[in-house]
Amino acid sequence: MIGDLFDTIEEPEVNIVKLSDGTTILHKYAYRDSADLMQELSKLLKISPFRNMVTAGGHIINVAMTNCGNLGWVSDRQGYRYSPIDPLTGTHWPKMPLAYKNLAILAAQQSGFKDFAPTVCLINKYLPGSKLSLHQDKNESTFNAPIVSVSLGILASFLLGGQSRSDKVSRIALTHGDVMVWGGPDRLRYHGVAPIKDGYHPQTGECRINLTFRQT
Ligand code: MD3
Ligand code: FE
Repeated sequence: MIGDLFDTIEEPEVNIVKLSDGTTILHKYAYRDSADLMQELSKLLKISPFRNMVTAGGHIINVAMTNCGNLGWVSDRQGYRYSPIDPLTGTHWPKMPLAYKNLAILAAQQSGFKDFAPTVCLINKYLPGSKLSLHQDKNESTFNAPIVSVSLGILASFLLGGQSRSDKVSRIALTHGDVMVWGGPDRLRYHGVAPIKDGYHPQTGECRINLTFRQT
């Protein structure tokens, strides 16, 4: 029946592209699970809501953040670090949902990293105009483990530089359900997010959510 074709909700194909030795993009890898991931998000936000942290210099970070897992990434006038306690609530961060952990482990495996055991999931919320300046992630105790990043919601232009700040930066469009994995030689590459443009996604509304899984 031709009608059946129109009853089917199209799911985009997963497409795995190795960009370099240590960098893999898994287009639409989280698309199928995204409603689940968003439902888990709404549950954990009741425990540890999004908040805007401050930097050591006293600037308010324009990306709203929270965490789940054994440790969370926090920043305040003392600088940034990983902490088992949410400073907003004085208690532990919510447990990392199994759906989050499993997705991150599978994405790492697909990218050639066998024993990834994520302990931290930093959750970033970008509104239109939010950006993340070019930086390195070098606060983790092990640089052997990869980093897995899951994009949900509206489009982002991800900036991927090299090992030094002055290296050429390329732009990668990240949309709902895209996953990126960095490790090995690429673990210390500079990266950031260009200012987010207006948009709307039925699952997130007018924002972009990013889940970043780390082992530390
Ligand atoms: C590339 N967040 O919170 S992780 C961050 O879109 C951060 O919100 C990104 O960068 C975001 O620090 C997603 C992207 C990432 C992390 C580590 C990397 C990219 C990387 C290490 C090397 C190269
Ligand atoms: Fe980063």
